[in-house]
Amino acid sequence: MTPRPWLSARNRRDIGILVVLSLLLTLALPSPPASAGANLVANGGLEAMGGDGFPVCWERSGWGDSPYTFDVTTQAHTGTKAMQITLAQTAPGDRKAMMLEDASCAPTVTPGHQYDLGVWYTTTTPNTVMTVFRHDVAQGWVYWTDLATLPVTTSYQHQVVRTPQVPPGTDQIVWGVTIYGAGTLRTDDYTMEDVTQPAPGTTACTAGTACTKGVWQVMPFNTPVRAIHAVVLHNGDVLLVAGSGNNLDDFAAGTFKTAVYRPSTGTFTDVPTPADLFCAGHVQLADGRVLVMGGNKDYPSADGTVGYKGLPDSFVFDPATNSYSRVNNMTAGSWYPSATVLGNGDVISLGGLNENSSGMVATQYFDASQERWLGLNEANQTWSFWGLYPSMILMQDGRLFYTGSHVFGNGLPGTGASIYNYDANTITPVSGLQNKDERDQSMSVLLPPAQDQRVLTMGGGNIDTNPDANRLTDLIDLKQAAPVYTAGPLLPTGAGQTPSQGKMYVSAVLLPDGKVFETGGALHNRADPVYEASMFDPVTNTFTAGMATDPVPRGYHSSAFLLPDGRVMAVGNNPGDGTFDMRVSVYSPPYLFQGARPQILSMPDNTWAYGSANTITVDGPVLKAELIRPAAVTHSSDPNQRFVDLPMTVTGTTISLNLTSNPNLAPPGWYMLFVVGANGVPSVAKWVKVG
Ligand SMILES: [Cu+2]
Repeated sequence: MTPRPWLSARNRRDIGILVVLSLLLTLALPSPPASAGANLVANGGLEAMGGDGFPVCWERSGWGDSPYTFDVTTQAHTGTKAMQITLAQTAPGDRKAMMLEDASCAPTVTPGHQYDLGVWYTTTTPNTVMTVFRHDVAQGWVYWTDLATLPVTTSYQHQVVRTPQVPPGTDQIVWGVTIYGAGTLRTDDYTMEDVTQPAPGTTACTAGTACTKGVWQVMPFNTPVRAIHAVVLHNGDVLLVAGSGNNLDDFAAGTFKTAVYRPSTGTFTDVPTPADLFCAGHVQLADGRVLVMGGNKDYPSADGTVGYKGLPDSFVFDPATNSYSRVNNMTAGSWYPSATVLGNGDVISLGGLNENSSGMVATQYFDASQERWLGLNEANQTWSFWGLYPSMILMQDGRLFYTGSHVFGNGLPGTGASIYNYDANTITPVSGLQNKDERDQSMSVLLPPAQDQRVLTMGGGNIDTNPDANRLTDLIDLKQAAPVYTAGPLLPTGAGQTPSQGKMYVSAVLLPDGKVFETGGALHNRADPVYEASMFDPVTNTFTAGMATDPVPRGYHSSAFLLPDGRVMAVGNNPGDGTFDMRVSVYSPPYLFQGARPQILSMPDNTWAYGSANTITVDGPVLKAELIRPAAVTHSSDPNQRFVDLPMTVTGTTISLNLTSNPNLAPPGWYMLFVVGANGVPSVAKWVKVG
């Protein structure tokens, strides 16, 4: 690093002391230890002051209406200067002291490298977060990511956090600490070191096409039930729910089915099923039990004048006993309801068809502490029809984003996407979704990491007008004040497809390496399966086409989901002739062929509080760690699927993992903890209970 003219006397003195120290070490030891990397932060000690009364290479930044002050205080960690920000109220917005976004101040970085960012601080509010922007050679300065929160402390504490690998096309970054709650934040002595881990060995993958495409295996057994719903349980088992399974004879006979699949043994356990849970909604509660709501009250009339009718019944499935127990009914029947868990552990369910086969317009609110659905007058009501299986994704501020992904026919009137604020009882349209009336059985995912608040919506068709399903994708950044969708890259085409043909019945699975695996689907209503699979990279916003394809058709009533061992399981398919495919496919992604998997050797505590630092030990270099919420998926809909980045403080093979302080980013419940080593190779998951 070139010396800079504004280096203060104190900085120069420190460098002098370091020189003396290293001379002493050189004398005392046969060979000096490898020196720590250079501090890449300009004026990290904040001692050099600029003409504007703020440290050189730093600026006052942020937005919002809360009154605030920026000060330079003598209550420093070292030297005589530290930066201090006071926010008077907790209100929308934030303030942060940031490194200057200019070529001489912003630390220079190398794509693919990782950096340890360190800061000494005190704070009276836990509502703080380390925020990083990157300079993209094509786009200029853009937000990159949020890293660790800083726990409250009145005496100076040191926080060090490791960045993810720097994305391609990045040449510089800036960072600082954001305060977004009422309180005072003081920071000093910023450091940044390159800690890039060398890739262990250069053992080339010897698994042939599996090295780049992965490989599918069809299991030598079938599911004993029509696997329309799949929920990954925190004991590693998979709950498969059929109810009557779209089979009128079974419905007439009162034959309703559920099975629990154990991947480690390939065995199934039948579970008595108390009602027709065919096309119910489901979501994991904070304690790992599964809340199931609605289902099928009756099949359509023989003359077709009356459609499916929704059940108001609701149950809780307990993995400890493999049994359902009844809770109170919802305020209306719901066939094809959504289910989204909130930051407080409660659940909101919207949409579906009611007991009369018309649109269910109530907001169904499950109070988790009382373990009951609230009455109509106890919950806020907008009396809106949200369609069938509306994809409602929890945002970091507690609102719900309706992505426009839905099941059956056209999208909702208007723009076809919106933001629902339960507390304020408002619905705000979101524009930009392409062809909103051809997004029937598209799929939406909150992209990794959840902290970035970006959603990708893929594909879709329309069972009424039955066009060729499309290749459209749409991206949105929910961090914006008024987010709008923008067009994303087209889905790759499948074998034998023309350039205009895509897929509905999309399955999309968040993988532990931070990519999204997209698989399955069909071109038309319950017909013409599409054999295509691709990998979406949220860092580059591109699909890698040509991943290995599931040999089993996966259209209507199919699902794919991540197993705790890092593989992807796919089930179901219910074509127009009324048959159901009972085969099970399992996909091993390319990362399972790239060398030894990192191991989590110990984890003293598997219950993590919000804003906590949690220690694990591992057996080698780890590039990132995250929590992935286990699947609860049906009909291309799993709005609770999320990948929560865990900023790391690394000391050899001991790693401290920082859990966000915001429950809306990681709603309470059981998560799969993965660590990821070189080449994106993930560990097997350990289970962690959040909140
Ligand atoms: Cu269905």
